Amino acid sequence: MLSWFKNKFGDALEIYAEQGIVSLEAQSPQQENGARFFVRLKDGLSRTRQTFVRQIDTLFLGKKKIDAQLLDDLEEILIMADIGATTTQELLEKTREQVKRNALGDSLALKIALKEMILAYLLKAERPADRVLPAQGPFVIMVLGVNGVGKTTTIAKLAHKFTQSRKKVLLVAADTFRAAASEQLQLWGKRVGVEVVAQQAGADPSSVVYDALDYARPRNFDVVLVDTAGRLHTKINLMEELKKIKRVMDKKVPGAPHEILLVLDATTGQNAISQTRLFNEAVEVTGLALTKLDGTAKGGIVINICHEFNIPIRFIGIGEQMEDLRDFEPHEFVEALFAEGEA
Ligand SMILES: Nc1nc2c(ncn2[C@@H]2O[C@H](COP(=O)(O)OP(=O)(O)O)[C@@H](O)[C@H]2O)c(=O)[nH]1
Ligand SMILES: [Mg+2]
Repeated sequence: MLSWFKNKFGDALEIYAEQGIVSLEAQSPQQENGARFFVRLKDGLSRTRQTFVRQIDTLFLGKKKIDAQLLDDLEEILIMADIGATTTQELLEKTREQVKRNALGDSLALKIALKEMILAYLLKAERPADRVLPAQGPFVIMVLGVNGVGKTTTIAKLAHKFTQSRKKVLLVAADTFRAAASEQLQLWGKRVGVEVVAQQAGADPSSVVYDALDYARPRNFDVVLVDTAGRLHTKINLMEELKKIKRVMDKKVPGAPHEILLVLDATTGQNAISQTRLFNEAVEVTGLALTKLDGTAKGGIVINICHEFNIPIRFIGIGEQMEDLRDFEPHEFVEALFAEGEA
């Protein structure tokens, strides 16, 4: 299966082995990378695994078969894992059907069944990268999200990925609300070695974007990443501002933005759901980046989001380092979540 990044940017570094990604005989640096990442992903998901998958094992302590009490307990586990009420009910319903057919005998069978159902949800939300790089002009990615979710960091990590595959990247500081936001982006630009377009604090974000695209077009930038403001206390203004930025982009580069990437903080659990709804209503979100999956017990939110919105998760963040942002790969994610052994 081709990842979004690889589809669009054919010479990207990532090569994902599907199931056997943990193979000890990694043959290439890329595969070694993949194997290392899987271990990190597995580690990152350990708290989610504790509150979810490991709890399923305890359901069968002193029990021989699946009864009403066991299903009640399973319901609680699914809710606690931030899988969400609707998704939980659906999973329970499907589990009940399988129990009726005597298809589930023990904890292992139940886990395998849940794993398959969850994978199906994640795959359903996947969307192939059908949009190719524009024939002319840059590929414009508009990045949205509430303050603190990891927008700027994610942009830096993406810029790093793109430069690694020899794309010419421009960063645009359209979060003009806070002076620190633009400074932070400029700092990242220096670190990653890409140009940043910024104006003084308080400038109109749409005009920053307008000027930035003017700058980008004749200079053959491949990718333009636009950082936006995330102050939610002025919700209506923010949404209007985002709509306006989107219109300006389309005017300057027809078809842009080519991707509207919403960044969500996995540690906020259900809040991520309401944020997705809010932003998606204002501007049509085309992809998600889920940050801070490392160290949270709320990793089940990934399942919840895929089921609720059908918006593909493009990237997941599992740490603060450059290489800690990776393409989201449903098989890999489910394998890491259900990994047996320690933790
Ligand atoms: N542990 C962890 N921290 C992250 C991740 N992504 C971002 N962060 C941290 O989250 C904080 C806020 O990030 P920032 O990019 O400034 O958020 P913004 O306000 O949305 O632009 C920073 O300290 C980042 O280092 C991640 O995947 N894992
Ligand atoms: Mg920021």
